[in-house]
Amino acid sequence: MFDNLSSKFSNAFSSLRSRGKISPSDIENTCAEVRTALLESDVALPVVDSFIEKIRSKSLEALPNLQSGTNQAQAIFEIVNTELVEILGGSARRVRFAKTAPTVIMLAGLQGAGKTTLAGKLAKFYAEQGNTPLLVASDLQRPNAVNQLQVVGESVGVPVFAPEPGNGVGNPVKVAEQGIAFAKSKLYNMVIVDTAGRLGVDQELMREAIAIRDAISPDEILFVVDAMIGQDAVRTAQAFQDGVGFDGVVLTKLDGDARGGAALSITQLTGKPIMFSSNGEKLSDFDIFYPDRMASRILGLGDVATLAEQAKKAFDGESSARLECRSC
Ligand SMILES: Nc1nc2c(ncn2[C@@H]2O[C@H](COP(=O)(O)OP(=O)(O)OP(=O)(O)O)[C@@H](O)[C@H]2O)c(=O)[nH]1
Ligand SMILES: [Mg+2]
Repeated sequence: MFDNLSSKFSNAFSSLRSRGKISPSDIENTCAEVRTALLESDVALPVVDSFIEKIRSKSLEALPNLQSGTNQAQAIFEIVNTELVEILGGSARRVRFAKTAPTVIMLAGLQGAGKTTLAGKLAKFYAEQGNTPLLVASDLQRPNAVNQLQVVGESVGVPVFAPEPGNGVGNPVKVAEQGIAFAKSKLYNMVIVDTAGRLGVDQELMREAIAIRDAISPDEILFVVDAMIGQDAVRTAQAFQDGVGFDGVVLTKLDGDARGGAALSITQLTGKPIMFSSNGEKLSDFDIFYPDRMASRILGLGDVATLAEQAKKAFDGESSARLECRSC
């Protein structure tokens, strides 16, 4: 999803590296290019402005202390990487387990964001780590929602607490409460509560989410949001933050052609970390969100190797190509 942004970053850095000695005006040009690329990718304006200001001032400060143009370019590249990791949240944040089991995770978000699918993904992920999750069907509104969760639970071998048929029948707050009591009595160590979404943020949706929250005091409320909705993702996040509140964000549909703005803006604007990312419909298409890997991906370094290794490779490659060239 970061294809456009990655290619813009890559262009900006190759023109910087081709400069030889880098001047303050080269830095201004690079900052202008990066700024345009971020805005085109739907990153929120205040986030872009503070990001650019940091890379501009840190790069200008670093410049005089470095002799060769290659070292200068590498230093600027590393500054950009560090700041990207920072706006993506710094380091990965894991789920905080409750001191006394079960750990309760409540999912909240708009219709179609990917909550029910995520419930299955989380259940699979934590079951594979030796936990004993229970899924709780508290979306009693959307047609077939209870059945969807049952199918998801069955496919990952995790039980589903679903005492009500849904489709408008049953009280979601009671189901959530009973689900926690059931988990305690059967010694499940984790409860994942699926809740109803709505087409847009409305009072009814918030009232229901707040009532469930107050009844079960979750250890983590995860706000689930479709990255494809661009700038709306941030607006929706802010509405949920003002309404039910949440502890972490899950970005879904990162496999789509979203431009990446949501990923780069949401943590700065809500102060809450992105904790997981979802990148496909399959229940294995899911991972912990690692800000450093995401930054490497945006900078076109792939998402597995660390930046230090990759940057060294890129710059060593370039220097040896230049040496070869000089010797021929
Ligand atoms: N491509 C892609 N599709 C996804 C992803 N996560 C979920 N989906 C799909 O998005 C659609 C909606 O997902 P659900 O999990 O039902 O969303 P929800 O938030 O529970 O929706 P409501 O129950 O209506 O509030 C389904 O078709 C999922 O298969 C993802 O990461 N990538
Ligand atoms: Mg659902």
